Amino acid sequence: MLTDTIAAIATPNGRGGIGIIRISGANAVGVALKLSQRDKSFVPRFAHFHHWYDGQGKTIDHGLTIYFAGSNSYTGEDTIELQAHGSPMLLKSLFERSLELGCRAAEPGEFTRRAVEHGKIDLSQAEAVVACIDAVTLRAAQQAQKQLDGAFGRRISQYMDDLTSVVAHVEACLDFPEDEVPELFYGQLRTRVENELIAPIQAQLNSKLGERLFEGATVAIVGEPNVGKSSLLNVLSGRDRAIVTDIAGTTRDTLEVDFEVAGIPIRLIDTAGLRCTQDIVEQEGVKRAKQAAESADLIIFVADATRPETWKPEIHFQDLHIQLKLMNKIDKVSSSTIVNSDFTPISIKQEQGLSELMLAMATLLGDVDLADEGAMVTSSRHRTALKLSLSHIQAGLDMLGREEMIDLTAMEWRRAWSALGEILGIGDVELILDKVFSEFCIGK
Ligand SMILES: Nc1nc2c(ncn2[C@@H]2O[C@H](COP(=O)(O)OP(=O)(O)O)[C@@H](O)[C@H]2O)c(=O)[nH]1
Ligand SMILES: [Mg+2]
Repeated sequence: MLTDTIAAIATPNGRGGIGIIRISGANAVGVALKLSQRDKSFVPRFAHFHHWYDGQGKTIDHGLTIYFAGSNSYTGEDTIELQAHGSPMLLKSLFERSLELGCRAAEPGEFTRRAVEHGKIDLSQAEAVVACIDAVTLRAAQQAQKQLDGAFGRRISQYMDDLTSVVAHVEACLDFPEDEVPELFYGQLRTRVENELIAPIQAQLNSKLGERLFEGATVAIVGEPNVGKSSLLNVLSGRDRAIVTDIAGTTRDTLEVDFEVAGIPIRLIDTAGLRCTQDIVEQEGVKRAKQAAESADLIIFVADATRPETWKPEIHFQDLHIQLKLMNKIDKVSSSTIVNSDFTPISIKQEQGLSELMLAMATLLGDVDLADEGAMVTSSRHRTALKLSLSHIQAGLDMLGREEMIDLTAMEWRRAWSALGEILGIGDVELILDKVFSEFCIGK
């Protein structure tokens, strides 16, 4: 743990109304006093109005100095925030002056790292800070807030406490003379591990929604020419991006639009119509359409209700699983044509069936009702750790009840505990900390 005093410009690079310099460490107050040529210490959480001076006593800027004392700060150590004018030049001068006065330039995420090291927040909360800043939809940001509040971390701590307790129970068995541990005891322990650990962890791992909210998903629209693929892209994204004509082969390249469904950031890809063609440009388009479908998280196949020859996705995609099939242009056919198919009926022209379509997309992308959204897994790092922990819990359970293996059960469950500890930053985690904080911005 480093204890020197660090400084950074915490606001983004660029001009703005206000720019903030953050200073944290044992000497933060000393630096701020010299900057403002003040001799009386600061009142914590009070906005002091000051001029700040350079080495020659000339004013650099003026603004507010706020002091957060010791453990009552974000970092858990003495912190000063200077609210200056949002001028990149003035902020740079103030920052450089703070370096002259003994500060070190902060590494990315170093303020938050100190918060973790001083026990103000756990590592999963620190990651939530970045997730919150990087979120591109409101729902994702709100999800990050829940993690920041500690809901996810509390759940993990609960598992760890449960593991400590079952390990203690298992170790108690070691003190019993052989063959004297009652069967009932193992039965109860087994039920407990299944209900309190395996089932809830499995439920958390089953939902992909948390990661989708932050990583987003790609959705490819495919189908024969002229079925309404480009019209669908336009209507879903609410933008007139793709050219729509009744001439087959209008879309020859893939086209991407970003929008969101149920708070999940979506990259929607319109593709060229799938057909055999002599046109070299169109052939390339068809190839790209297939590639887009292969790498998409969700494929929407569009068919034209008036042309049964367009209803067969299997002609183009033998190996790919098409999750969503739409029967478009139902405004042009009688309702008897529409029933009896596994297609969802829509009319883009008359805006029919579109809300059902959005709902189906959201469900397929993982938006299922979760009893406890705060427990949602939002990063692949957490998923890996939870999976590893689960496999150790299961391995321990498989050996439970066999006397000669009782200490191996305890060992597996201790490993499960350590895997969970990595999520919170507990244990031998220096490398994990380095990796996590390298993704931060400076000043945070
Ligand atoms: N009647 C009707 N026509 C539609 C509907 N959706 C699209 N179209 C028309 O079908 C034609 C082909 O549409 P387009 O989006 O270019 O199809 P793409 O080739 O699959 O991209 C255009 O003339 C559209 O106006 C619909 O729901 N009903
Ligand atoms: Mg098109």
